[in-house]
Amino acid sequence: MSTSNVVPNDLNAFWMPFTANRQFKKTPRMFVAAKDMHYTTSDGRQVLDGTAGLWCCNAGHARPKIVEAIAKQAAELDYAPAFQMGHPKAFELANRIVDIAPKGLDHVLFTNSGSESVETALKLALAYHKIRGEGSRTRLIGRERAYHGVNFGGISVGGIVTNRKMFGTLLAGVDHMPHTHNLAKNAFSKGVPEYGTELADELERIVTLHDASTIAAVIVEPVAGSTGVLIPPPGYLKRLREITKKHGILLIFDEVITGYGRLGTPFGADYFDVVPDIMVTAKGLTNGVIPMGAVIVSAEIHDAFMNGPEHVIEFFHGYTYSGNPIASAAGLATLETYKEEGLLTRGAELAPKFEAALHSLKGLPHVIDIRNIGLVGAIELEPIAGQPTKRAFSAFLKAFEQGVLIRTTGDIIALSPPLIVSEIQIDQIVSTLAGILKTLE
Ligand code: PXG
Repeated sequence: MSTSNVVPNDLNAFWMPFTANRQFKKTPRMFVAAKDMHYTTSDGRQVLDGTAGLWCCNAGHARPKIVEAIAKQAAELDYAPAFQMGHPKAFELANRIVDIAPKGLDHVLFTNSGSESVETALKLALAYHKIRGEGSRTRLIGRERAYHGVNFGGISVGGIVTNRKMFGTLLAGVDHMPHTHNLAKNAFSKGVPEYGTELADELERIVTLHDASTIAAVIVEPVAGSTGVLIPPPGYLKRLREITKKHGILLIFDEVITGYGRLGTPFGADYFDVVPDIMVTAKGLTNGVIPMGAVIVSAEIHDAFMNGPEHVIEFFHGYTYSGNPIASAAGLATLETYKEEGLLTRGAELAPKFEAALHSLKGLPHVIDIRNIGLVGAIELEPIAGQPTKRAFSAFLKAFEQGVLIRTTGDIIALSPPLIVSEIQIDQIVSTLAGILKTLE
């Protein structure tokens, strides 16, 4: 079809991701520009970014260093083959990531998204055991209410029924631990909730059921983001670490959301003081500006592959765009920006203010829980009877009209502002929400 026939602004062709397409196309919401903490809509309004895009623009928008790095890199070296060839910036970025990663995680594989990082980690875990002569370790253990992207491995270990039910039998040999969300006991907890540490022992039960010799890895988000900010109870992740270590099972942290400063520490692993064997990251790595993910692994895993003849490929996996030069340049400039502005730990300074502001919404209509950790918050609403998701979605639409971008999942409002957010902007987000909550059906 000739492009001259395309009706300008026809929204029909683009089948949008995770979007109510028909609703959107009747009343589109378009952003046309962004700077620092604000988006500009197509009708010229400023919208305060309460979600760092989709949990990814941790340094805010259009940051000069990142913009310049991308432009310069595009002109200098636009693309270099990723297989059997290299370019300096991918190596440099890997080194800078290792610098900020927990001690012991010191090799990096690049991908283009969180979903690809998850698949890479799961494949690494299987291959690691196989290469060491423990090929019977093929099972992968995930968790209910987990989000690990949308590819087959990720939806298999993931725990979201809508993301799974259309797609057949998925990966074989997967089991799930229970999630840790407990409204009855933990509602309105500030930070880490008190109850539920014993849920980690469910892993021991699963190991007993299948036998450790069949299990390759356990994957969890340190804080489950997408399903509504589910914060683990004290010691829960430490217990998972103990159990996995005891049974020779790899522990994978999916830090796609918790990585790069979101909890007020460089990674969730730092916040909870637990070092996994593999860390899955993406989003904040490039400030969301260019798609890129990084899987950070221990020397033990890396070294296990470095056997055999030297001319032979050690791990049969990778992407055309692994370590892409422009993404690498964006990643380097992003990490420099984080460092210069102290953003990987700024969340810790702001967390008390953020916590107090969020919990001031307690008692407003429909609010059944408020939770927070670092610069992540959630407000859970009572669903409208028989119409789940509707109440939170209408809060989202109203907030957008009133100049604040929030994110909703089910009937949960999630907040994750860029790490450059000011205290006044936190108040603006929360007071806008307070007004909306009072008027919601
Ligand atoms: N793991 C985790 C923990 C994630 O949160 C992915 C993997 C997949 O990343 P990609 O880059 O393939 O999308 C994610 C993504 C939301 C929301 O609002 C969350 C994500 C993506 C889009 C929206 O909760 N998380």
